[in-house]
Amino acid sequence: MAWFKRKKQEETLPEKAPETPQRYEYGLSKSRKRFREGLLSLFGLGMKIDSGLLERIEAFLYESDLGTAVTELILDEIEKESRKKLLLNEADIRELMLRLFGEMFKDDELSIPLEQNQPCVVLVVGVNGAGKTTTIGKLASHYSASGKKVLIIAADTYRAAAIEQLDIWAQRAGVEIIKNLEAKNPSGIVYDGIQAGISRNADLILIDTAGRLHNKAHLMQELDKIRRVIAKVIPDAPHETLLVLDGSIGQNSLVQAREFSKVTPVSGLIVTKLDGTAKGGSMIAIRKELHIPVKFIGLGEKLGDLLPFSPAMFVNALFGGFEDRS
Ligand SMILES: Nc1nc2c(ncn2[C@@H]2O[C@H](COP(=O)(O)OP(=O)(O)O)[C@@H](O)[C@H]2O)c(=O)[nH]1
Ligand SMILES: [Mg+2]
Repeated sequence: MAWFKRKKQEETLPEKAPETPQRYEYGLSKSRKRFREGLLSLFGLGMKIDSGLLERIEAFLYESDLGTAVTELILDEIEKESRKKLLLNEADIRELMLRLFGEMFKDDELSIPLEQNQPCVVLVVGVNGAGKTTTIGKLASHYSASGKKVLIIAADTYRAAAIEQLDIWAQRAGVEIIKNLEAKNPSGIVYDGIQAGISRNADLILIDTAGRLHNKAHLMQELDKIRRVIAKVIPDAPHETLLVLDGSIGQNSLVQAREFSKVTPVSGLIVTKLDGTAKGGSMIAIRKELHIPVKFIGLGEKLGDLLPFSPAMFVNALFGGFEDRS
């Protein structure tokens, strides 16, 4: 009975909860639901830890997109725990996950180095449709609202529509954009854009690039060229290269992140579309394997739907306080 009551309440949450922890919970509600239901289905009041239970936990962790390394880590911990304790319940597992993941994320550098660099140059890369352009619009709005002068460079020169889309986002965010609908050479636009950013005293320059796959050699060379051109103007730039990943493809985004980081330096990740998926656990798999911090997460299509990543809020939204809040 209590279970049904909780479920009903969750469905009637307001569309936008005002506080950030609630935004996390609401935005991640599909993943949260998967974890909650998964854990509840594993346990009665308390279960003796035996090989049958461990196998079921293992299957549950895999199905939750946590990946092999994280699954093994959790199973090891459970085995350790079982030496101290005979019975285990879902709250114990949640405690354990909250602790393990909290430790995993704790030293991540989450901010973009805006204070140390003026302008701070951020290159945004990823495959087609991952959410690069949308994310740049949201980032521009986020930093502009906090008083920073933001300039966007439209370096996706393959499609005129891409430039128009970015233009709309720049208008929404109220920031300047450097674009050239005639240009075919992205590094030329980038060069002009960086010069413009310097002369206009921009605090932050965001560069939108065309979608590319890591195995398309000419596109990766083009990315190298963009990097060289940036460094010609500002030697230690780009200060940040953000790889945008579609969170709704789960473990496949781990494969993408792994391959991208082999061929171009990636300093941070942005995981989008976590609002529409139950595969939020894959972010933990990515973090564990790649040691690249997640800096922002996308929880919707609107301007305010990009949130700075908070490991504590993320982990809590997925595993925390099921009884108290939902
Ligand atoms: N639900 C949801 N949709 C998103 C999010 N981020 C991007 N999208 C959508 O994903 C689609 C592709 O985004 P776009 O920025 O054009 O991707 P790009 O090709 O990498 O530049 C668009 O329809 C966006 O509205 C997100 O966080 N949540
Ligand atoms: Mg785009």
